Amino acid sequence: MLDSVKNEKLRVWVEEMVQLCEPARVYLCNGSEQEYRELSSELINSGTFIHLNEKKRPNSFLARSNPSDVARVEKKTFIASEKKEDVGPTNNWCDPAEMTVKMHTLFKGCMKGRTMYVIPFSMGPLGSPMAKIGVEITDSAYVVCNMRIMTRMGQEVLDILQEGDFVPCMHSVGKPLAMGQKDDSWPCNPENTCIAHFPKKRSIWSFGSGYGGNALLGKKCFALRIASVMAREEKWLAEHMLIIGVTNPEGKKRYIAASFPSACGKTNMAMLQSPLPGWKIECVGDDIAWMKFGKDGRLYAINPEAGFFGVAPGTSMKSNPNAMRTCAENAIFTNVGLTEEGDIWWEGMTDKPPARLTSWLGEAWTPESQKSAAHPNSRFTAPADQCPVIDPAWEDPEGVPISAIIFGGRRSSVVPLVYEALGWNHGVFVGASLSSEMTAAAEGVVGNLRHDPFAMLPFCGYNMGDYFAHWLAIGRSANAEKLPRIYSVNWFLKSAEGKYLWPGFGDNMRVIKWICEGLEGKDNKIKSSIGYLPKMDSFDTSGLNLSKDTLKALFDINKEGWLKESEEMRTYLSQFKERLPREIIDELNSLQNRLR
Ligand code: SAT
Ligand code: MN
Repeated sequence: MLDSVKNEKLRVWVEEMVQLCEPARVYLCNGSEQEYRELSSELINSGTFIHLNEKKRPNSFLARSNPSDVARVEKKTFIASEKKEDVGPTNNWCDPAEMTVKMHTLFKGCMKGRTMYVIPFSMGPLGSPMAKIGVEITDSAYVVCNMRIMTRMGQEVLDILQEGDFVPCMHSVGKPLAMGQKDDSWPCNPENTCIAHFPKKRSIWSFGSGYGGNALLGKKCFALRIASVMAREEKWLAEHMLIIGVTNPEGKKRYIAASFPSACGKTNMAMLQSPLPGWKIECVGDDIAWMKFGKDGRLYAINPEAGFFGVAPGTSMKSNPNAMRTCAENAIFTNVGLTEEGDIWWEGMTDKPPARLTSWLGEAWTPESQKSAAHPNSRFTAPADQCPVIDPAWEDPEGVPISAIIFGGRRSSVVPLVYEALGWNHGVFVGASLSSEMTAAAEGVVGNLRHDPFAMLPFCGYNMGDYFAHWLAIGRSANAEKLPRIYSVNWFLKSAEGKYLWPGFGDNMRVIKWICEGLEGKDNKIKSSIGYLPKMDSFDTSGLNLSKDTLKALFDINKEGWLKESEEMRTYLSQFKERLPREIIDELNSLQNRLR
């Protein structure tokens, strides 16, 4: 089977891993439709996949995970750099030699009784100068099926790889099977879950979990943690950002990248349907952007992924019709409810829940049930090219030119609806200051406020202080006129009574409109202590029926709140010690001076 593999490094590595993991068989994935069909039937037979009603949801499947394997586990995610200082205070560090021993112990014989799948994949359009190749070895057919949607994978990638380099991504669910032992429908090993990244070797080892970013190693592990290290060395940016194309009524198109923590509505914004006549949004990507300077000195972005791994709950024909259409067929659903008709349902999908269904736990469920039908971090996996508003340039090998970068968090107070940074360095400070109320995308207490610089806290593969310095260096290396402008947004402000002040979803178009009009040179902003705010007569609230008080609250600068927060920010930043660039403290001091 491996005879067809020309790449020496790949052959040697796979052989070594076969020795280590002792699988019953090895299978090299070609990425074909037939292969997908065969693997999904196997998954149906083993009870991992439930085949959904072909008439309602063609070629689609439901998987229910083990209830203790439902999200990324940040506590068990490590960066194995030589020196602890190089991963910084916001990452879990481990010694590379010790972690190698630990992983070899965990992986020893871990694929007994299972198939070892070898998945060659490309992050980025095949053959794009910005694309990078990885190979994931896994013992999970569920992972193979998801990787086929999320990445370009199979034979074509091997053809491109030839003798070139790739990122080895080693994955196992960590549940060897004894002779004749019946398999679980979701094999995993939560007690021993461990995800380690080796930035120097540029390799990834993940054991024990089959879920999302723990197991689909092209995504957060490669395209963010390892790629951020590559990007720093090669002077580009690997970011947790969506990418959209925005066309104004005159037909002028701009591309915008936006960074939000997991489960803060990136997929909704990426597929937004404009309620404003003449304005149109198209989607290049919903989660990750790789950005590099083009020959013209502008920053160009590609989406390294080929599919969406979107949060299901809350997605509806009202909140995100394009996402609903994207997962209308050829999709995999994980941890959502199953209706009596053999279709899927989750909280928020319809106003009226079905009278009866089977919950993500496999239990009978009615609207009166105490537990939710879908897990809060349940997901749909769907091909990007099924998105009705996919951008015509989404697979452009050169990427799309970025005019603006947005940072957003989930904040019920303090941070206004939108403001523009005063310049690149201030924008880097704004990104560094990002904090957000926690969601179910990672383990932790939902709702707790946490700092999440650049929405990269769980995804930066090196010291966050050095990461800030890298962003500053990118700014210095460019022609300031050609750099994207930087903005902060917050869709989640609440009144004292706890009601959302801003309608959000499609109406976020109004904020994007204001940004785009400014980029076209419209005199639509005024300088404030925190940055440029919209001039009120240039911010479109037509038809929204917002009260004067609400509008005021959306753009209010609570000086005390800001001063308190900036002081807290100083404490937060102090943990980066000598790795914290001087410019960041300068920006913090300037902000405080402007506020006082
Ligand atoms: O599980 S993933 O890391 O892929 C999703 C997310 O947290 O953004
Ligand atoms: Mn994400």
